[in-house]
Amino acid sequence: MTESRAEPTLFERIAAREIPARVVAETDRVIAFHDIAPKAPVHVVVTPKSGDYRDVVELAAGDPGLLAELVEVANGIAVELADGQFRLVFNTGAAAGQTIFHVHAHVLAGGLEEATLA
Ligand code: DGP
Repeated sequence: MTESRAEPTLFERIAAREIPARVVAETDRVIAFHDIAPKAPVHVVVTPKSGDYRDVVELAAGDPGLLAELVEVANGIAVELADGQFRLVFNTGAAAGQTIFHVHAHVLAGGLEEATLA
């Protein structure tokens, strides 16, 4: 688990409804919302409400059940918003394109031929 942070993360603030987002799914521990800069017809961010883990490696080691819940929510979104087939991307580390160090998955679906995650 990441050491406690001085400030809430951006995604914690979205989960707390302090910052608006287009929420598409929610459980007690997970929230999913449309990405602000979509890279595919369906591009949804799925993240724990708490920013306890910086990336998927930390999450898998610290709370595999929560990781499984993220995947389940991602699948539900793909079924609801697309054809049930999807790409699940966890950018891990700045050099891999991670900009927000609160673990999250990108659900990309619906006509992915042109989709890239810069
Ligand atoms: P990453 O680069 O993997 O850390 O992904 C962060 C994603 O978060 C990026 O695709 C853009 C998205 N994002 C950043 N700020 C906001 C925001 O304020 N609202 C929403 N909905 N998405 C955001």
